[in-house]
Amino acid sequence: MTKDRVNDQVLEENQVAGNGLLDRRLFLKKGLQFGAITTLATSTTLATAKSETPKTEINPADLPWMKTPGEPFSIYGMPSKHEDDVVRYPSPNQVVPGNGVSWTPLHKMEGTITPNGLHYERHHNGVPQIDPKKHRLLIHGLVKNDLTFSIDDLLRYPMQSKICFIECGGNSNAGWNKLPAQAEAGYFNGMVSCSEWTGVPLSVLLDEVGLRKKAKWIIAEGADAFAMQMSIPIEKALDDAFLALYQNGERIRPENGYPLRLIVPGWEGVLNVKWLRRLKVTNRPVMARNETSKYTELQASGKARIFTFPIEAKSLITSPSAHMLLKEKGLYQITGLAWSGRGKVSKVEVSADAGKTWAEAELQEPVLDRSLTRFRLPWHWNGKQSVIMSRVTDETGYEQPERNKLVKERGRKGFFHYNAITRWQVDTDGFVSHVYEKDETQKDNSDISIDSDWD
Ligand SMILES: Nc1nc2c(c(=O)[nH]1)N[C@H]1C(S)=C(S)[C@@H](COP(=O)(O)O)O[C@H]1N2
Ligand SMILES: [Mo]
Repeated sequence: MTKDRVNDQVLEENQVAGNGLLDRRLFLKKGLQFGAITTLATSTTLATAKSETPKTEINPADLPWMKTPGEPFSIYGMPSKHEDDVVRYPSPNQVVPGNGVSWTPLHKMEGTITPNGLHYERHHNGVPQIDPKKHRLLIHGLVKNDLTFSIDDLLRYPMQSKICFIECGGNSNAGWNKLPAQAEAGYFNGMVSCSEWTGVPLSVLLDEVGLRKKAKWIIAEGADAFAMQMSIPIEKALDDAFLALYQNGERIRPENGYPLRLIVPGWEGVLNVKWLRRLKVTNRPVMARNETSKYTELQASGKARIFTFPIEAKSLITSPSAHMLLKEKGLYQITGLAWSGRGKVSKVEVSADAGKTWAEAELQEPVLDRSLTRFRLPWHWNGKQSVIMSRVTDETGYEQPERNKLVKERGRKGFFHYNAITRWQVDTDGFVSHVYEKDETQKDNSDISIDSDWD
């Protein structure tokens, strides 16, 4: 067991907010020896954690890898077999096969880049197995010349790379439930991932086809059997949208749109059309299912809000988080992710006393535009029941709302675009669960099952 190295004096000198939140620079301070932060049993139940066998002394002579040659080279590397629980979580009840999601295990990850095999998935009709030689992109409509591009054609254009997140507008939608969803942090907020995407700026191709004066919208369509169509305002298309061919240095994975996908930085996931086959330039939106019946907000007035494009700022503590277990009181590192579809994260605050007091977390550099941003803050848990939470402010000054405020603004029929503050409660036995801010005025809300519908 690790010794608690934070004595009363260190605590007193470094406390920056209530209930043990410590200076974000604490780990950098010289003279203090933090051999280890207190152990956190991740994603475990109380029962299994308690029955764990105590660690015994390791004798190097017993370690086979120190005595015999290792495995040969491999043509494509895979994670260690000891990490086989770091996996996507596919939705169990797919309405029809191929229409569902798989969540990114945010609670089991560090840093900000999502490895390709763990990028969340949202497909409406399965993953098409596209032969890149037979794939074409057509740009037509209100243009001077229709043009068709093969993948080889596109690979010859000058490319650009951008690190950015993609988040489904349905991410975290269990947050609208009457009762707090008791799933691991990633398995209800993990419809967000962050990659370095590389490809051709859309503006370059639009320049080549020549836009006509009436061009106002671009309708993007995928080659999957869902034939999804999405409308994107021409200003965004010309601003920073691009056609990605690469994901974190390698060609895009089939699940994420191979061989070509649209990237619309900071805007909701559904606009990032995968397996892109057609861009039709028009003077009005197509008004397809995914922009009229889905990804819209039914307001209290009975009218629906449509075209909610940019993702509002959101943050989430990924550790400690739901279903984790703090084995003993002592020093922990609170860590999590923050992002905004409107630009950079400017500040993340953390509270360990249910929102009474807040302290600013350390942001991991570089803080990038419309990318996941990692935050960290040391916390000394005194063993008492505590509620920890994070709150992001983005560079536009927008501050992540408390759940009650969000629900008040949007009404009780909200389904998409849930970005409220998440509260994790650490109980005296160290078990972490999801709780809501109390509000006696909210008595009723029909429940949405966490797995029911994600569009
Ligand atoms: N062609 C096509 N594009 C699509 C979809 C789809 O089903 N078909 N799903 C959309 C939705 S709703 C989201 S949230 C993102 C998910 O991207 P990912 O699977 O790479 O995470 O892709 C979007 N693009
Ligand atoms: Mo989505």
